[in-house]
Amino acid sequence: KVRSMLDISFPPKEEDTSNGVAPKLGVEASIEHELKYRVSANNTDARPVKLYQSVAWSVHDRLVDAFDQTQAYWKEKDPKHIYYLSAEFLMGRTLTNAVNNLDLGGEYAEALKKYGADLETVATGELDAALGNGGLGRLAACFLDSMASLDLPGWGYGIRYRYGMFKQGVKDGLQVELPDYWLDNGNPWEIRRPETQFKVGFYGSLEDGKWVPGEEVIAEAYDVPIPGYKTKTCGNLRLWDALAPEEFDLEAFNAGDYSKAVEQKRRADGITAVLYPNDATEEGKELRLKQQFFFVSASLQDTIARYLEQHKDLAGLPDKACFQMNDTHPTIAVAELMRLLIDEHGLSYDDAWAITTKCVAYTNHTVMPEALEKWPVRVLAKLLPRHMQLIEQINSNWLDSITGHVTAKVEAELAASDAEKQKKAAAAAEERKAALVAAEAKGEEALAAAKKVVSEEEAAEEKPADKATLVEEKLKTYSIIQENQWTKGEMLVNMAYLAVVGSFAVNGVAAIHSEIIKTDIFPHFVEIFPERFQNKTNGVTLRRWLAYCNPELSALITEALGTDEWVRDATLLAKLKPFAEDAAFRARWREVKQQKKKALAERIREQTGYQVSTEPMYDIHVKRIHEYKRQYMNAISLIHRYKVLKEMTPEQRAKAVPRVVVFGGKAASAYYMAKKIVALILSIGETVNNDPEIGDLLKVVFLPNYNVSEAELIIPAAEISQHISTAGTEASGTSNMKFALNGALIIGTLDGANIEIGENTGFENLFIFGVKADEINKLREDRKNFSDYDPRYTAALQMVSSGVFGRPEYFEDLVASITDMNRGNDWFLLANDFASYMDAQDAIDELYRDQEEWTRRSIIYTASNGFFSSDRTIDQYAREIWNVQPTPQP
Ligand code: KOT
Repeated sequence: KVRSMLDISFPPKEEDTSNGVAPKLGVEASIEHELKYRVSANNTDARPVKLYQSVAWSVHDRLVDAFDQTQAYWKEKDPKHIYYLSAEFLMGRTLTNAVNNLDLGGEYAEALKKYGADLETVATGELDAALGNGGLGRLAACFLDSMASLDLPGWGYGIRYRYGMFKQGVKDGLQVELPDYWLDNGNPWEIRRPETQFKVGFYGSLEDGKWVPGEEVIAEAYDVPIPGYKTKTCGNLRLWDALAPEEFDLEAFNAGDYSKAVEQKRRADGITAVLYPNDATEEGKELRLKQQFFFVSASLQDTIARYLEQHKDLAGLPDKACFQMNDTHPTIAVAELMRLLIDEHGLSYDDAWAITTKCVAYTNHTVMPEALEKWPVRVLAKLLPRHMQLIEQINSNWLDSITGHVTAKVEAELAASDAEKQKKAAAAAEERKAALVAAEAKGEEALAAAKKVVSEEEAAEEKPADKATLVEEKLKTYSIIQENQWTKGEMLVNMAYLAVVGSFAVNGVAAIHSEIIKTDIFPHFVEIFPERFQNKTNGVTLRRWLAYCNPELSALITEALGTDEWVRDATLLAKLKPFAEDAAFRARWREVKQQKKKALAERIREQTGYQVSTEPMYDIHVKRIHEYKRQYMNAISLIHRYKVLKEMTPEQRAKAVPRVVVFGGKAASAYYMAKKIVALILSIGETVNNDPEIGDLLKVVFLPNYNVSEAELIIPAAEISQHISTAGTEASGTSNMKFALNGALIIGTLDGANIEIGENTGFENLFIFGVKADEINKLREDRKNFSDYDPRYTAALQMVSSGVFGRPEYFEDLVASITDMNRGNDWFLLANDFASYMDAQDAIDELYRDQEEWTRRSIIYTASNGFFSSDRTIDQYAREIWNVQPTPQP
């Protein structure tokens, strides 16, 4: 049974025995202490959420002990640190993770018995910390867990958004966005550090080469302890909040300055107010750039200040600090580190550049052109004039440094084309000579005419290209500052280029993605520094994504392996393989899946009102809503499935394989098509789920507000999961790894990490379909004359257009986006992949009929994918990029 918060009862009041500092108390006494003194819940007004708060504060105190000890130890040992700079950390809930990583699960479970509560239920009292959009932010959170678990000295640095990712609701069949009040009940997981503040400037001008900011805010630190798994190590996530200077400069806060002070406060508040809700699209707003600079500047100042407490000379910074930039969002770090070193610490430009390029590394997470950040020079120069000046200098030095290379390239090309041209010219001259001879034979008039043609042809002959112009043109393609291809005359700073030039390492996040960035995004940089480019295939923490979200399956794995060491060393999962052949083990594996399906069915009923059976196959498609991720193609396939079921005889229906199809994911609030895709899925569900003829044969559910906590419930219940992006568009994907580890089979394209999952699991165990990444360009070209529509596809779209699911006008442009040459022309190639997608779906139905074989494969998935532990990923970063060593406390 899924326990409800209401099942928790409070025991009658006992005599108060707490009289000491909380950490000195045992777990039970400390919970009581917190209930009484911190949360102030006496037995009569005690609410379950207050029990959560008390437990959380009790754990907090234990975390602080671990945190203080680790940080003091690291300070003493002074090892090199990794600083993970990220605009997003999608942490989710903390309680279960903290208790179990601290190895206090048993003690807390015991203490909670007194309240008739269990940890799992109490944990639901916590709101998610949703300081991220999706994969990129969650990856950062998994990385923190792995860094601490591997005893690596490392901190995350980010922004303490007061509003995280919006809460998604559904109203009248559409997505609505509601504010995320995640800090409303207080946050036991953070420690405010009013003693750690830095000034961050914006705007202003350069006076005698010195930047005089026109606006200043104060960055104040909040520390979030990150406990490693069963180690003394406790890392840190430092998040910055923005304050107006007047807030603590009380003297200036006099009557005369009152309105100015209020305005300053409003502006400062604005910086950390809200996370931009766009995943893999750029938000070209000045405030976004302000956020980026704000947290980057505070983080660099903080690091340098700590470094200088122990070292005199900044030349040694690269031996003590590495800054990993999570995508281009923190790329202004390249210019800010230069500014701090030159303007604040008096280094020469060249020395500063040498240090910067040894400290900074860059991870690229997407090849979607609309996500590649390009800031107008105008915006940058206004907000950060000194940084713009430095970027210009960086760019001009960079272009100078490669002019030799580019010139040689142009010369080689010229030589090659010259030889070609000379050959052509010689042939043409021969032809002309022959023509003249022939014309001469025909007489005066013909000769005159032929001479005229020849002189025209000679005049039209290609002049040799001017080398200087060619070099100049080519250099532009390497330039960090480029002209906007759409708005002539507007100059843009290409942040990815700045990141590549300023970093000592650049990596992609899955094998195929790391190749694509080399061939398609940065080919000319690869020519210059091939050794800079690397791959680091993403991973996920097995603590949160298997051990804690699926304790039932974990118990079974531990029993089979005779140890729970696999939670630390995921390669041990491979030892599960033989159990796939054991029928009794398979039966127990199925039982666990059944239990998790039941919990999900209960959640679906709670959230949507739909009653779904636990017998059908659970088919899950959860991720941000995006055209490239092709939830739309899945929706079309479901329309077809519905149509087929409707047309079946009762005998045929009795043989059909029933499915519950669950979608989840948020559409960015301004993403027009994505919102329509959500609406379409909701409408299909409305029609299908209320069709009495269909019953349990098909249910289509859109589960609102997909977030980390929902994922922890959904993923363990999945039997098949969908990862069906157009090949070449999804850099990696990470939920595919979570599903695989929880024994869900995968239907997917040859994209991102699906490929490596296939290599590890055996491709024959996945349902792979669709075109390949290297065919995409040509297929897009061919779409100008595309007519090869699958009749099932056309019929399904026809049903949308004719109003079977309501609101045909509303869906008109969604349909047009994949059928109309002039309105999108199916950029993500749904029509090209549809038939093979349907074949894969048929194969799934067929295999599901054989539950023994299905379960066998499910076990193989879990056994095969230990590679995708973020411990492995982080170990590779630490060795191959960061050069940071494990520093455990004795
Ligand atoms: C880009 C701009 C703003 C916000 C987010 C992004 C973003 C997200 N870029 N890439 N991602 C995803 O990152 C994940 C972690 O590496 C990948 O698994 C996923 O394929 C990316 O889409």
